[in-house]
Amino acid sequence: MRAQQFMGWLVGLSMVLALAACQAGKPVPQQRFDLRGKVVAVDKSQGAVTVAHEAVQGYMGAMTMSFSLKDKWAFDVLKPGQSVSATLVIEGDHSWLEGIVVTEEAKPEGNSLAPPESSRPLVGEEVPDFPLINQDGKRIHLHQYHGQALLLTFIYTRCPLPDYCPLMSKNFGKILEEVRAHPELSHSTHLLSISIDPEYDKPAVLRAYGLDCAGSPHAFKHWDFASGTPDQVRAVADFFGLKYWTDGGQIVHALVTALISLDGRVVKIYRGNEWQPAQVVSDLQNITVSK
Ligand SMILES: [Cu+2]
Repeated sequence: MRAQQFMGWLVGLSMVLALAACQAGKPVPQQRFDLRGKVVAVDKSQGAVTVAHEAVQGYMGAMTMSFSLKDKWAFDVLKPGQSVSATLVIEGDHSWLEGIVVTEEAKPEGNSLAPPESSRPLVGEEVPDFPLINQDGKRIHLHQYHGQALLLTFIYTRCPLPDYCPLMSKNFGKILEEVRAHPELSHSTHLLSISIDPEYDKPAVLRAYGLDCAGSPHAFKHWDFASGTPDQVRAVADFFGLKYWTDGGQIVHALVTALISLDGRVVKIYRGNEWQPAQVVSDLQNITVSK
């Protein structure tokens, strides 16, 4: 009986995750979960707090990740090392913490696990010819996109929070629609989503994920989903200043999206998840039309 309930719960969870993957869809009902963990970093300017949390019953395993926080007063109170409890709210594309309570103050030696902020890469810097493997199992390399504007981002298909990787893929889907609607863009733009989970995100997994995000195999002409060996992926991520690591079977990561010029140089880096597809489309128009 317990096993059956557990299986039912697993199926339910995987449906929730599948729905969260890419589809815009209808308004999704709010889900609320109890969350407990330790504060790793507090970023008042981004309205975010990074928490190393225990497993969230009914939603995801233990991991360290950054959450939006609704209670603005809390930014003056929260410090790394504190133990906290809160409610994790999931609603459509958004997730946030509410009702955060400090349950234990930081120990004096409280060490920081936060990813150090990166200043890489520099605008104007030439992007190396990194090799990767795409959703068809074909070798690709970044210089093959010379002559096109290249927009790349980092994702992993199992990312559980709707405003992280799923939002990046949804934004790329919107950008692709715009690109296809404008012939001058569609000839000179390519999208690339690189998985930071190469052990799991093999070509077949990326292909299925890509079909879900992009809607049809035709989309792969303009949008590749790639991975590679762990070292290959790490090299690309290092160049773009993206830090990530595995913690409790999950991947802790930031978000970095990069626009690369027709001659293969960094034009702009969009950090975090606040950027809008329309802004990127306008940046794409600027660099492709002016050439
Ligand atoms: Cu993610």
